[in-house]
Amino acid sequence: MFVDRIRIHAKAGDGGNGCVSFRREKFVPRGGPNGGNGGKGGDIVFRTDVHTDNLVAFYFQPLLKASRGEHGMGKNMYGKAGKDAVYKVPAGTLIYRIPSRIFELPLIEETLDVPPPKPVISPGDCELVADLCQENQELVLCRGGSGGKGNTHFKSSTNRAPRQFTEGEPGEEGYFLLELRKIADVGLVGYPNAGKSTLLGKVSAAHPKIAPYPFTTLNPAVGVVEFEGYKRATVADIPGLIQGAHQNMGLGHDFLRHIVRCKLLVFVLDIAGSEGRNPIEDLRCLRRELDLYDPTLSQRPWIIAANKMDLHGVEENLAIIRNRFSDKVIVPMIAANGRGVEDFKMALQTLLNP
Ligand SMILES: Nc1nc2c(ncn2[C@@H]2O[C@H](COP(=O)(O)OP(=O)(O)OP(=O)(O)O)[C@@H](O)[C@H]2O)c(=O)[nH]1
Ligand SMILES: [Mg+2]
Repeated sequence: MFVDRIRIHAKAGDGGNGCVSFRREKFVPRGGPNGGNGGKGGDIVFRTDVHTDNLVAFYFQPLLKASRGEHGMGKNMYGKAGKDAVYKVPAGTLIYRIPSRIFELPLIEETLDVPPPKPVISPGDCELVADLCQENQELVLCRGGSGGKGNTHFKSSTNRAPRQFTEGEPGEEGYFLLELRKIADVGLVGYPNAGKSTLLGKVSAAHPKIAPYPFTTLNPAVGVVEFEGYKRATVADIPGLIQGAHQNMGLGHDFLRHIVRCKLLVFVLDIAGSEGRNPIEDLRCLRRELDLYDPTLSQRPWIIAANKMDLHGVEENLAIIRNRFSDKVIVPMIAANGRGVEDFKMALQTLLNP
């Protein structure tokens, strides 16, 4: 299962209460106060982890809790602090705070209707708390409450047998929306069946599912491309886009957010125009979809992978594309048998300069 957007409820540990106690020993009359302070509650901590690639753990455990601090005790013993609860998230996780007025509403994904019935929770209604985009980045999402003071704390020259104490503070609590945006250097964009997954499988060690029907890829996958000199770049294969994707057609615009962070976009075209397609028209539509989704995407550097060069009638289409986009890098290839894939890697290396 792949989860890239989920709602969670987080509650940090409460602080332990302070203690009221007096020293009682034989031959020590009026020994004075000796109630210790309570311990601090545990924090809820998020840490990015390279071995975690989606948010599925939160699907099974949407309530995050940290343990409370122990209460203070006699003999001036402090309560033990609660243990922090550390949760692993993939790099590229955005965390939003859901305002209390809407947290009962469904998430966009939980409705199958297109367009979704109003109202739903979407990141636009929430306040961004953090963007965990680096490896081993840590965030204390909810702080544990501090411990209360024991009666020893209140002792003074005028108050030698205080009975005051304070209770521990409650831990912070909140509703949050977690959203994953895959971080990759390169994003493969194309119509269903263009050969994106085939290409990813050839340039990296990833094994995406490849099949001759549209929408084979249902979830974004990231592969690592290795260059000479131990340099590397990450490439994301996302589900195929179709016209209207920005309005949630096909598998929708949900996946487009995964490429928002890519430095370079690769338009993978079925240059043979098999299945009655027209690659020139395809490219125009794809670029338009991206632009409608997020105008900054059209400013991103891009190249063309002209795939399926083994099929009939490709030369003409290739010539048209070359003519129209004479300033762009265009890599003809047969992803299925690996021809042109080396040129593609070289183009990536030159453009990314890893
Ligand atoms: N003739 C030919 N077929 C290819 C080539 N590359 C991929 N294919 C075939 O095209 C079909 C689709 O390939 P995929 O890699 O699954 O396509 P995709 O773009 O990932 O498709 P979605 O995941 O559905 O968006 C498969 O049957 C591949 O074998 C190629 O260079 N030449
Ligand atoms: Mg695919």
